[in-house]
Formats: sequence, C-alpha cells, structure tokens
Amino acid sequence: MVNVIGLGYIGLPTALMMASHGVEVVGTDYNKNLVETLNAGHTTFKEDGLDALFQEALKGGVRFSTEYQKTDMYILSVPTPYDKFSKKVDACFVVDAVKSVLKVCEKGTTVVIESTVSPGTIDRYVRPIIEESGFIIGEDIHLVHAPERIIPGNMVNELLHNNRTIGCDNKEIGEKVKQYYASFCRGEIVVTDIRSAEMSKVVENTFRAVNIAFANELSRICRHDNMDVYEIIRICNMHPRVNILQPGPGVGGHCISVDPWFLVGDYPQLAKVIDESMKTNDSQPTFVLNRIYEIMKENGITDNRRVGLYGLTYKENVDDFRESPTLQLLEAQERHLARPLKCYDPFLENVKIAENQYSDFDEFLEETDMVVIMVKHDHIGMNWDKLKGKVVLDCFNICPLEGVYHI
Ligand code: SAJ
Repeated sequence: MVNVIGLGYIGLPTALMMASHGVEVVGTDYNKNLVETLNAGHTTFKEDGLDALFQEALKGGVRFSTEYQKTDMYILSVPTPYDKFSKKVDACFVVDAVKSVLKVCEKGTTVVIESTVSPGTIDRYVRPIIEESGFIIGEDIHLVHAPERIIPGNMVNELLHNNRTIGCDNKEIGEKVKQYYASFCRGEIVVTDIRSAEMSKVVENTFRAVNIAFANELSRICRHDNMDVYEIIRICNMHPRVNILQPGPGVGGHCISVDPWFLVGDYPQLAKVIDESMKTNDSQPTFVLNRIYEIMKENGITDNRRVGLYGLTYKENVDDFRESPTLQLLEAQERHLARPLKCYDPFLENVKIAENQYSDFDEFLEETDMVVIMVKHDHIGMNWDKLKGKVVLDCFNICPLEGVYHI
C-alpha cells in the first residue's frame, strides 16, 4: 500500500494515477475539508482529465483520510515555500510530514519525497530527524527523492508520458520505487543519487525561469526603441539553434517563480544570472503597470476605475492563482496607494481573491474602457467581439483586433 501525504496539485493526481493503475493507495491530508470533499466524491481543483481519473481511482479503491497510515511506502507531496528574506528553501512542511510518518511507520518502510527541495535539503533536514528518532537509514527507513515534472493544464497527460527521476542511496530501493511509478508512467525512469535528483529538479525550473527572463528583457529593450519583440522572436526562432520563449506579464505559480530562488539563497556568490533573471521576472508586473499608465494617458483615460485586468490565475486555463502576475501587479499598485484596478477571471467567478473582482464577464466589460489581457485563457479567444471599441493592452500578442497595444 502507498500512503500519499499532501493532496494538493501534485499529490492528488499522483495518488489517483497510482490507484487507477492497480496500486492500493490511501491519500492523507491534514486539511479536513479537503478530505471530506474528496470522500464526498468531488475533486478539489479544475484540471483537464482529473475528474475522469478520479472516477477510475475510486474504482481502484482509493481512500482519503486525515490520518497517516501504517504502510511500507509513503510519498510526500507537501509544499516547499522559500524564505522571502534568505531565499532559502523552507523545508518545514517536509520535516513535519516526515516526523508524522516516523510516529506511525514500521521498520523497513520507504519514504519518497516528491516535493521540490534544493540540493542538500534531505541531508541537512531530513536525515537528522530520522536518525534522532532511533531509526537507521538504509536499514529501518529508506529515503528516496522522486521530484515530479507535471505541468498544470496538462497534468494527467504528463504524468503518464513524462520521463521521471528517482534519487536514492541504494539502487535496490530505487528499483522498488521505480516499479510503483512504472505502474502508470510510460516515460523513462532514471535512477540516480538523492543530491543529483534534488539539483536536477531545481535546475529544470531555473532553466525555464532564466529563459522567460530573457524574453521579458527583450520585450523591455524592444519597447524602449519601438521594435516589435514578437516579430523579432519569431525570426530568431527560425534559426536552428535558437528557441526563445515568450514575454508575458510576469511569472507566477509555485514552481518557476519559487524554485530558482533556492539556488540564489544557497549560492549567493555564484548564482548571478539566476538572481538577475528572477529579479527581471519579479519586476515584470510593475513594467506592465507602467505600460498601463502610459496607455491610459495616451487615450485620455484618467480614472483607473475604468481599467480592467482580464485574468487572475498564474497562467492560462487553470484555476491556480498562487503568485499570479495579476496579484503581483495589484500589490505593486497598492504600494503606489492607487485605487485598485478592476479584474475578472472566468476560472474564479466563484472565488473572490481581489478587491475589485467581478464574477460576471459582461458586467466587468460594461464597467471598463480599457482591458489588459493578463492571462491567455481560451475563454478570451472566444470573446474578441466583446472587446471591440475598447482600449486593449495584450500581454501575449493574441488579440486579433485593430489598434491593440502590447507590452
Ligand atoms: N511564462 C511566460 N512565458 C513563457 C512561458 C511561461 O511568461 O514563454 C509564465 C507563465 O505565464 C506562468 C509562469 O511562466 O506565469 C510559469 O508557467 P509555466 O507554464 O512555465 O510552468 P509551471 O510553473 O506551470 O510548471 C513548471 C514546469 N517546469 C518546466 O517547464 C521546466 C513543470 O514541468 C514542473 O512540473 C512545474 O513547474 C513544477 O511543479 O515544478
């Protein structure tokens, strides 16, 4: 039996995937409401294919509880935030989860940490608490790090097809854990040591963050001298060895905007490019805000209550709003003591997260003269007609209307 600890964006799909592929799974979360919702037969967030997977997992006997189970394998998928001041990983949730496992587990159990951690975290924070509790690592408890790679919006598909990494001290245990993941994963599963697994996960997300920062920086250079950044990126990407990402209103989510800071926190003298990249991405919402003010001025819009931000989630077609660029922009605006802009998100019609948030798209449009596309949800692509006659700032170059502004 596998006990998946933490039933959030990663833990839940992982638990469901294993359960629907013949593994006996109990999902545990300390959030009583979340466990009740799952036990009542409902998923807890929107994701393509998740409901169908949930039904399959129920047929496979998946159960949910607030209690840790006594079993021979645990998969920990708990959050790993970073300390805003030191930039280092905050492993408190991982440490608490391991402590809870130690209270119930028997000798011989395997603890798999899926949560993203910076290199050395398991050595520094996890091994000591296991040793202090009297267990011998490698004999009584086996430690494994198996970071996930799935992208919100395409999680189910990526869980099935992405390659995976398993870091372990002992290859035999690595192979045992690999069998569990191989129950559903059709990609290649590489077995390596724990530190390499920790580092490679953080490096993957850092690679993306640095590349997004490059695109964002290009957008600023091009804006400064009135060049078309999209045309330039399109042309550059025709080169066989160039593949530039797209600029946007900023970087959100709990991965790309967080994990690279772990390297800056741990290696402040060495991680210079990463540090600058993260600062560039973090200041992109303010760059957009200044662009909004510029365009308002150009169009004689003096009242920012007539400006609306379309999209509050951190990216398209998901309902996850953690660290979202729109929230970052509103926060920057608050620092200027300005009256908050209006906002709307089709994925958050029933969840209020911002002051001037609308739950109805048409009402939101009625109250605004200028719309800023902060998230490229498919929904906006079906509603271009409704934006006719408005001033539009399109942060993604997707709007086909005439006279649209870009970042
Ligand atoms: N973004 C841009 N320009 C781009 C691409 C993305 O501005 O060209 C922005 C998005 O709008 C969003 C942010 O970056 O605000 C991050 O979105 P994302 O789609 O790049 O990535 P995440 O955070 O949803 O998921 C990432 C993925 N990592 C990589 O692609 C290397 C995913 O595979 C990981 O599993 C996930 O982090 C994680 O859990 O670590």
